[in-house]
Amino acid sequence: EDGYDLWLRYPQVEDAGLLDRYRAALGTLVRQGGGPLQRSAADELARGLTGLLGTRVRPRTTAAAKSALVVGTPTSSALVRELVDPAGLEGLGAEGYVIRAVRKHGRDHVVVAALADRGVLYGAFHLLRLVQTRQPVEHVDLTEFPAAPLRVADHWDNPDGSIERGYAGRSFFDWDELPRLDDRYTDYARALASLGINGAVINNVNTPADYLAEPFLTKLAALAGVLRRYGVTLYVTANFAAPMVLDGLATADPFDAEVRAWWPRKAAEIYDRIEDFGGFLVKANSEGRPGPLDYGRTHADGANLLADAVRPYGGIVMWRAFVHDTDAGWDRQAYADFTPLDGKFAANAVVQIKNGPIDFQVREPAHPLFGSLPRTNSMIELQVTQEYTGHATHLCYLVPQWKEVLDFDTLKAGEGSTVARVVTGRVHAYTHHGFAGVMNFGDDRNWTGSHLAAANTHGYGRLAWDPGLSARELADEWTRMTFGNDPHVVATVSALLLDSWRTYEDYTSPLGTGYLTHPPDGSVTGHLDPSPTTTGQFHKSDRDGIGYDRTATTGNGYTKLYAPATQALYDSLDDCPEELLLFLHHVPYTHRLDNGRTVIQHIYDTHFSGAARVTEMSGRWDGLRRLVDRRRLAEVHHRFAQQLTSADQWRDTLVAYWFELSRVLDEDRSWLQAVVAPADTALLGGERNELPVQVVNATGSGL
Ligand code: BDP
Repeated sequence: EDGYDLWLRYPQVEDAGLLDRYRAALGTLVRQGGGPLQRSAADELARGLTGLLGTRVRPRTTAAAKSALVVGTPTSSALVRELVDPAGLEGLGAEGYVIRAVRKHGRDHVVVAALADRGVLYGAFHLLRLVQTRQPVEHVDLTEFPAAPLRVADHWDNPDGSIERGYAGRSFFDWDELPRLDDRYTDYARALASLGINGAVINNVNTPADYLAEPFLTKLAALAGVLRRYGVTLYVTANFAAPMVLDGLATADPFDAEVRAWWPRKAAEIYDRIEDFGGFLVKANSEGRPGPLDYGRTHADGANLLADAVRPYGGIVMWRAFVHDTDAGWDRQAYADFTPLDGKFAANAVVQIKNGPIDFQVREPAHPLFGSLPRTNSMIELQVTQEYTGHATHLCYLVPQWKEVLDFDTLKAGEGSTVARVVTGRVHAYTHHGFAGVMNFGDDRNWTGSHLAAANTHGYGRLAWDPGLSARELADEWTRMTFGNDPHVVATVSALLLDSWRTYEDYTSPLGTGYLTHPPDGSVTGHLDPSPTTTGQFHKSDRDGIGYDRTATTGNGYTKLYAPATQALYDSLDDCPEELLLFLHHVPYTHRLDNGRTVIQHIYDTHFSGAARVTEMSGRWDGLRRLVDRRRLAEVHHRFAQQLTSADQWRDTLVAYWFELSRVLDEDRSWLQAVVAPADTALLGGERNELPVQVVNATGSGL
């Protein structure tokens, strides 16, 4: 196995009894009518069930005398009408479905029914998931619909094939070959649809204008055709200066008459080729990108310009709130720029807000904009690609992190106004809302560079469909679908996934120390390796203490952006959640934590215990020999070996760094000070030649 099939592997069910039952219930597939999406559903069922049941399953249009799996909508299928009361489908919308065991005329049927073809497609993937995870179907009765309408995959892919923050090879969007199509596009669309992802932005947020003109439009139209068959809408990131770049206009000012005529003309040109084009994503006035602020206008003015252009066609604009002029302003600028504009954005514009205020760090509080824009459509942006969480080298399952953010209660509209409820439109009357995930797919054979990183892709899509799913459920489900249902494999891999984020945090940046990675310098190590000396503006450590004081009382006032109760919690040194302590407070190294240990001792300890856990993790993985196929076993083993080296580097660099600054002894490891501070050896009494680790500094040279 090379990982190409991701979680859409369909090997035959091993248990003979269960296999018989599945064959009886699902061996005959009936579809009557329906459009291309239903055809995709039936194709996937045929492919999947043929593999899983080990017998050829082909869609047919009538039920023979026996029981059958019936899929379709009441409008297209008489059989569906007969088996499911259409009234029972009301409320499912265009994407929901039911899967139900129905006994009629002495025959047992399993029915996948929906009001629209897209629901049938999602239902088909769900049914396959039931079999892949070995759940009985004889009494199945479930109703599903997505929590939010926008469930989007954002690609940071460039026209030259490179990927910003991509760690799985190069882009699989082959602009030289397009509009010629490749099977990989179909498999990509299948993977998205299997998770319920219904939109894809195919280019980087830092984009040239090229995508909005020929020859790209023809290529995009071809791509959109493939995605459409799987219910995935194509979106494009627009460069705000496109009128200038593409057609030589003198300005991109949203109030300029020519500019106001240009965008509708452009929209017409695009919709002429792609009638179901989704609309634009925009990064404006951030990190040097052009935008409306260049002309003294606001983000709302800019968003509305593009929103007006796509409105006649039902398109939308996703406008990013990731804005910062200076390093110091990262935590507060988005709030300052966007809250005064609440209510000023067009009805078909939606503000896209990163999970936290900084930039996809291993630990951040929830972004204070959630719940602060009651009259502005909002969606959350999560980073599936592991930019700051170990690239494809480190195992870092991010679902627990995302769950924490989604479960965070903003309290801004009273108790229960959690981030999940805000972005699923349950708190405010949003017309567009949902999820964007910065993708980790590349052209590597296994899509994500590391087999285990695909768990994040899966987890993102499934959470966007249902944020109520638990990390444990998702880890379990992905493991079963990816590595099979052997209980030992499932328990081991799920546990590896579920512990990995905390482990990574422990050896990189415990207690919310924050941004410590090496700045991107064009090399693959950007944002991977430790570099505490270059990120002092984020962790604010000095000889007397550590942490960024963001309190309202003595700090920069960031905590004031939260509801009063949250502010009080965050401002209090005693009550502040410990994992955010150093994100919110500056404390002496000797500050005592709940466990009685000092902050600095905790930092020393977690760097060591975290790195040691990687060795254990690697060992647990190796214990799956003979239970996981050889190739994937070896490739994951290789990743763990790399992770181990990198984790040791993190431990050694950071421990050395904090010791150098604090000069506080490690209560448990006297040898350590001996090496990081040779001058202090007399004081420490350590033996320098007994060192088990080589301590290196941020640039990699020995201290
Ligand atoms: C940062 C990335 C940078 C992105 C930026 C963004 O380092 O490459 O362009 O976010 O989200 O995380 O716009």
